[in-house]
Amino acid sequence: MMQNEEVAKVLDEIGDMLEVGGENFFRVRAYRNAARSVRDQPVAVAELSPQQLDEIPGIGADLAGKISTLIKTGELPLHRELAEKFPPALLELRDLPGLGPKRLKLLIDHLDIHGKDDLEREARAGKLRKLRGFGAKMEERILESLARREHAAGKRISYVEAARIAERLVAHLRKCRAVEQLEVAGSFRRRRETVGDLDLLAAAARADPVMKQFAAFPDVITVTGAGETKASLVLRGGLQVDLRVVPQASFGAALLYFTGSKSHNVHLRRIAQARGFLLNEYGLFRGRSTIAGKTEEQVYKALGLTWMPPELREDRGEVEAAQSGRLPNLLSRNELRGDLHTHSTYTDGRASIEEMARKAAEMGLEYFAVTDHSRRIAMAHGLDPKRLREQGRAIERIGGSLRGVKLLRGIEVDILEDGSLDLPDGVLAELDWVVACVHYKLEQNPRDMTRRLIKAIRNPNVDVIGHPSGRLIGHREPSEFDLAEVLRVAHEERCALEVNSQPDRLDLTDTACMAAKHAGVKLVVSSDAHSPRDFELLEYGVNQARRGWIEADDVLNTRPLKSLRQR
Ligand code: DGT
Ligand code: CA
Ligand code: CA
Repeated sequence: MMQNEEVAKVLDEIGDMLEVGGENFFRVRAYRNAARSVRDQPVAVAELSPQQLDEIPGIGADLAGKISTLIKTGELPLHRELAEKFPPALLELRDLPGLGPKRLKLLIDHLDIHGKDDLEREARAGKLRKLRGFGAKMEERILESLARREHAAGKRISYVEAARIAERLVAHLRKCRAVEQLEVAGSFRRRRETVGDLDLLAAAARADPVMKQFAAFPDVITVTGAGETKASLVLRGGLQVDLRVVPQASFGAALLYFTGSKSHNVHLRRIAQARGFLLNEYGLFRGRSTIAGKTEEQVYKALGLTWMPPELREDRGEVEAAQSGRLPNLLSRNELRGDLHTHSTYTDGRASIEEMARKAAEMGLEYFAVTDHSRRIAMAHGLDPKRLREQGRAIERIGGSLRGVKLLRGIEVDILEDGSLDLPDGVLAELDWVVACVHYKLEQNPRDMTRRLIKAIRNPNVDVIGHPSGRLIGHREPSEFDLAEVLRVAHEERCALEVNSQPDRLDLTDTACMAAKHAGVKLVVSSDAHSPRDFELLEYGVNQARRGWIEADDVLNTRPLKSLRQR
């Protein structure tokens, strides 16, 4: 049964849309009044007959009929029609301070505005202030609240997006001569797959010029919480950036503090306390005397620990490992000798095998597997056995003429709903490298998905399961399956799991990497490149693996080509 509030909301929205659409004032007001009357009713209007509705002050016969339709069918044709003309984004703008329906109408009549992004663009271009009844103050206020709203929504951005912004921020701040040292700390430094805000840390004798330079960053919408040594900015698009300026002598302690994670810091403070120290962002102290603070190494050392890579600082056992000298020697990008998941123009790649090979050689890779899609992926012109063999001959021909990089004949074969593969075993057996992936029916129930993955893993032709969870960060949830069981079988079958480096995949996750390592399952860090530039994405897969404590030994493509195979 529809609640009064729901009915009133629809009526209000109709009023707003009519007003934005330039409808006659009385009609607009009729809907608003009706909405108010419905809200004020002590009984549920859904239980009233049309006659009873008609008797409510502020609701005439016409509106009484509309409300009954709404209650009966759950919607109103008029509301739907209007909603098509006035997209939700536009109505959302209404909630901004000072932007009532009247002003909103002015905006869409005079400027090309269909949503928040358009509004922000026009406001930044100074076009709002020129409209009657707006002015510069209002324009500023609108920009501010746009920025705050996005941030309040708790939106996290991908590591790659953050990296692009961080790079520009760092270049901008380095222009300030007072800056002696500069680091991007926080989750960004820990290489988390998404970043909530950026935390910058500068060492400088005088903070003032650094703060000025910070506030002069081109994309700033608002400066909030500006103090003498700290400030926060909100950038266009909504990302918040915090800056702290500290003296050199505190830089290490501050870097440690602002790198986090919070739980890592809590653990360190506990150790400090047990030793009679005080640890904070200014340094490590005993009473009035400073024990350490200039570098992170000093602070860790004074706590009986060795320095550790930020990727590990999640309080997942790294403190204990440092205490007993068992920190992992994390994988690095230059330890990857090859790439075992790439595409070409045979399916949905944007470059020829030759172009891909040129870039791979340039990047110092010793080998890569061409693993185009199988036939089921029709949208990408997936390969059937005939075209796959054709491609295989091309790969051999091209490979024969190459120096520096070796090519493998491979496939990204689709795992069908029942766990069988999209190409016959005999065809797969001819290949050098087989990546098996789920692309469809990702929302299968966990039991079926587990069975499906296991069946693929049991196929002796399969070398690795690609992007095992199928998630797309921010867009698609991971499929659910019994990871422990999948790992157990993968270990038994000597089948590897992929860490896909595409920024929106990063699949396996960091904790799944840890679990795989624990289960003795080898990983493959792959670019899933669809263009030559995509080979550079390997960096992100390496980040993810490092967060999962992965070392070179755990990763098949750190091996030379001849010892690649596990079986
Ligand atoms: P994010 O921004 O959500 O991606 O994650 P972080 O880790 O960058 O978190 P953020 O920006 O709130 O704070 C940056 C670092 O500052 C955090 O990793 C640890 C440190 N920090 C912040 N607040 C606290 C706190 O209340 N206690 C402690 N010990 N450390 C904190
Ligand atoms: Ca942060
Ligand atoms: Ca922060």
